[in-house]
This record gives sequence, structure tokens and C-alpha cells, in this order.
Amino acid sequence: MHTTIKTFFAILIISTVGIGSLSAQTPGDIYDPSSYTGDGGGVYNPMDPNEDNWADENGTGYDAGVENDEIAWIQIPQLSTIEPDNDTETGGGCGSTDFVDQPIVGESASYVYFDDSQPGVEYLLYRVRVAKDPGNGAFGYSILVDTDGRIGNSDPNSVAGNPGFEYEVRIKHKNTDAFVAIEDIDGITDGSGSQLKTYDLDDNFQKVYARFEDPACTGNGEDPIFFDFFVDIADFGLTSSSSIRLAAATSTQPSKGVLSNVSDIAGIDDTVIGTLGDSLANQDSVFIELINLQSPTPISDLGTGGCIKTGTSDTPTVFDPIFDSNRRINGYSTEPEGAIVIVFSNGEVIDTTNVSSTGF
Ligand SMILES: [Ca+2]
Ligand SMILES: [Ca+2]
Ligand SMILES: [Ca+2]
Ligand SMILES: [Ca+2]
Repeated sequence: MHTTIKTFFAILIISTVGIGSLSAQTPGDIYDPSSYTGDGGGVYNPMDPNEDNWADENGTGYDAGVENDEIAWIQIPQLSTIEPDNDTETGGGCGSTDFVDQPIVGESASYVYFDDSQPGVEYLLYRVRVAKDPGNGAFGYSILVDTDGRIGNSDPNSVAGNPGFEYEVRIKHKNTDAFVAIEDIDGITDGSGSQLKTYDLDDNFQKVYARFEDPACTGNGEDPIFFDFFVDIADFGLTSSSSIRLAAATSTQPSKGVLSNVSDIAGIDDTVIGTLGDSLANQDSVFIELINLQSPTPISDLGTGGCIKTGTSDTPTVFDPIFDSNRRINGYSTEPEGAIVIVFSNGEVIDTTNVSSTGF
């Protein structure tokens, strides 16, 4: 009898290991799923809408040569075609804070998606691609958000160390108090933004095996992974008509916000920072360049079939002459109603308004 039980356990353990190793590294596998059970008593999980623990559209893993996702992720624009490996300020190359991508197949380092499919709640999802699973390591992964359409000198709250981001959505990964949080960082540089909302990491976060990464990291014994995470836009105080611009960054010190200790910025070879003169003279100027690739995009445009708007808007026309005694400035614009008009005087912002059907 004793011998029989030992044999049974031996077979059980071997078979469990076998199943695990077969499925452990299949690209598209949500291998660290969320336990999110939905808002309002439902079971809808925006990161895995069909609840099959697979990120791909078929539930079998990504097809060969593609990342055919169930969610229609939208790429966050990059300054450089390649987000290279080994461009981290802190942390190792091909490591857990090293963003990677694969531009040859059109796959990026960071993504966004808006989901308003459920009544009463509007989700904003983010995805970033890193070279290595951090395990239980303490790292930070953040999306920096501009919500007022201003960055650099045009943002009155721009300061050295934060060129105009109003919010940070950040993952504090696998520490004693891990979370996903929305933080108000307007004018804040030292990572001490005020938390507007925190979510349990087990609920609002999942890990997925990616298919693609920088080829230089292939074969290092580590698999590239996606971090998917999400928030409710009401927790920012935003609505689906609010316009945003986004940049992603990692940190090796997740006790604070990412701007206090950037490891890797998505969409730029960080090793060129400080080597190319004014345009990329420092971290702030890189963020400004990245954000200025984007036009402020309504959140409602970030759903299936949407995109982040790019390019610059037409210069508005001002009715002149303008005298010192004028209290109002009027004009018109070829941009759609609701477009933001910013009025400067000697480089200083003196007022903003919106384009209406009759001008501004
Ligand atoms: Ca799924
Ligand atoms: Ca990188
Ligand atoms: Ca701003
Ligand atoms: Ca980078």
C-alpha cells in the first residue's frame, strides 16, 4: 500500500511539470492572469474580454509571424524606428526595464486602447513590451499623460524634470505594496505625485508572453513579455472626449514615480540623449519631442479602428489690428470645433480658448 501511494504521487508530479513546460512560453499566453471580476457585479475583464486566458484572437497563441491580438491595440508613436535593447539608464540590457520592439513586423514597445463596451464604465488600457519577466523584482512601469495639450514652454506647469505631464499611470511591481495607480504629477519632478486612485495589481494587471523583441535579446534565455494594465478614465476625472498624449517609461526604483528615476523611455534610443544638441539635449527634451509627435487625441478615438493623431494643426488666423487697449482677441481656425487655441505673449501663455462654429 505504501509503495502504491508513492508511485501515484511520482506520476502526478511528473505530469504536472510536463504540462507546465509545454504551455509556459507560448506567445499570446496570459501566463499571469488578472483576477479582475468586473465592475457592477459583472465578470467582464477588459484585458481578456473573452476570458480564455489568451491574448490572441483565436485562443491558441499568436499565429506564426504575427501578434494577432484579441484587442485592437494602438501603437504609441516612437521617435526612432527601433526601440533598441541595452539603452537603459539603470538596470541591465535585455533586462526587466529594457523596452524592446520589432519594427520589421510593425510591432512597437508601447500601446493604448479604449474600451467603452460595457455600460457605466470606460476603460483605458495600456500595454508595454519588455525583454524579461521581472519575477518578484521591484520595478516601475509607467505611462505619462499630457491632458492639456501643452508640453514644454507652452505648459505653464512645465518644470525641469517634468516638461508638462499632468498624470502618471504607473505599476509598482511586486513589492510589498504592489499596485497600479493614477497619480497627479502636474508640476511634480521627484516622483511624489498625489495618488488619485490605486488598484490591486492582481486585478488591473496581467502578463503575456510576446512573440517579438529586439533580436539582440533573443537567445538570452529570457522571453519578451507584455505588461497589460488598465484604469477607469473617471478615476482621472477625464471623459471619453478628453484629449491625451502619452509616453511610456520604466524605472528601477518603483517606490516613487518614474520621473525621479527613468530607466528606459519607449520609442527613443536613450543612449543618444545629450549627444545631439538641443533637440535631444536631456530627458525633458526627449519627452517633448516624443509628445510633439502626437496631436492631442480624444480618448474616444482610441478604440477599435482608431489611432493616435499625428501632425500639427493649422495656425489660427487672428483679426487684426490688436491694440494695447484690446481686452479680447478674436479670430478663426480651419481646425474642427473644440480644437484648443493657445494665446502667447512674448513666449508666455496668457489664455486659452476653443474653436467654435463662429471662430474663437
Ligand atoms: Ca482572450
Ligand atoms: Ca530599450
Ligand atoms: Ca501638459
Ligand atoms: Ca528607449
